[in-house]
Amino acid sequence: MKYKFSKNSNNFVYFFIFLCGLIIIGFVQVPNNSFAEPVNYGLGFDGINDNVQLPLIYNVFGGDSWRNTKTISLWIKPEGPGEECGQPNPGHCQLIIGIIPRSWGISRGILNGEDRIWIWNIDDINEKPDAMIPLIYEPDEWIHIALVHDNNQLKAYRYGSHLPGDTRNSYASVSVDTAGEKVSYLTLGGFFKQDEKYAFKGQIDEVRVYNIGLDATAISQIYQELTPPFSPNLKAYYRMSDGDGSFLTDDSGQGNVGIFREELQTAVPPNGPQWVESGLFGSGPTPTLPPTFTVTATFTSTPSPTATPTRLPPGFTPQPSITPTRTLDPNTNNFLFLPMVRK
Ligand SMILES: [Ca+2]
Ligand SMILES: [Ca+2]
Repeated sequence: MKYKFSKNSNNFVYFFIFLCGLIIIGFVQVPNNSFAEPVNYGLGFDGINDNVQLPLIYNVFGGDSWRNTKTISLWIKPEGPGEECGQPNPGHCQLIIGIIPRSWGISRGILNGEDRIWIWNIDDINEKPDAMIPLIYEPDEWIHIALVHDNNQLKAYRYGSHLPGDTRNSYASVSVDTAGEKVSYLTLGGFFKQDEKYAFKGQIDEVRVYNIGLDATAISQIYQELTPPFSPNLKAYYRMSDGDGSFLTDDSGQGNVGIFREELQTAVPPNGPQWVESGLFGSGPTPTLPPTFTVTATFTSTPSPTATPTRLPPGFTPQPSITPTRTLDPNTNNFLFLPMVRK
């Protein structure tokens, strides 16, 4: 009888634990919002003092090969129109990514009256970019940009596409590193010195750094996140996967962690770069973007004179009677958003 009581008691305890487990699992699994998948984060930069200091580029590449051969690929969403650059030189525009001291980079701002994203490289000690490639962009729109430096050529890609005019001859990026001392840091979101501030205002996501010059096919893989196993040539990969904190994890597994800063000081949260919902790859309230156009296209038929560039809202299906009349001009920001499925 005693045994039986004890057994019942044990059964009750097991049942109680089981019940608690069910309740806990229930709590964990209750969706906290309507998102169909985890939030895809990006990083927001305030255009005032935010930046992320990544490791020494020597360490990222495991040597000095970055001077001759590299690919930088990223999505950016510049906020508002660009500002006049500090000097007639893209090294003095809002820095999106590059190294400091400056040598090459991707920046944005107004030079010679043109508000552009600039892909540039300096291959001598004059500090004058011998190669600079302007790319048209639309403020407040996501755009994919890639810089490829290889075989003494600098190439710029937009949305994974390369135009023949977007190539410049350019030799090894200048470096102030010496054999004994490495001082060139890969930096995201802004250039800061005592008397110079070129802070990028906008969002950045999905940054990939390779130690080879990717070909056009590889560059075009931009509509979803990379999944393991990664190429050994992927030296740093920032999916902005953290979602909180003031460090930027290197998702390539190579350990090239970034540190949030305001100007040259370590940022103290909640200051510094902000984790934001990226909007890329189908995250957020609309799990998968429907096919939509950003329309600044040349029309082959006569459009309404009042037609203005517009993005169709999520869920809107382009009218069949309109779609066939579009001709996409690669020099403008018209862009077919393919369904972006997050892996
Ligand atoms: Ca992301
Ligand atoms: Ca700030």
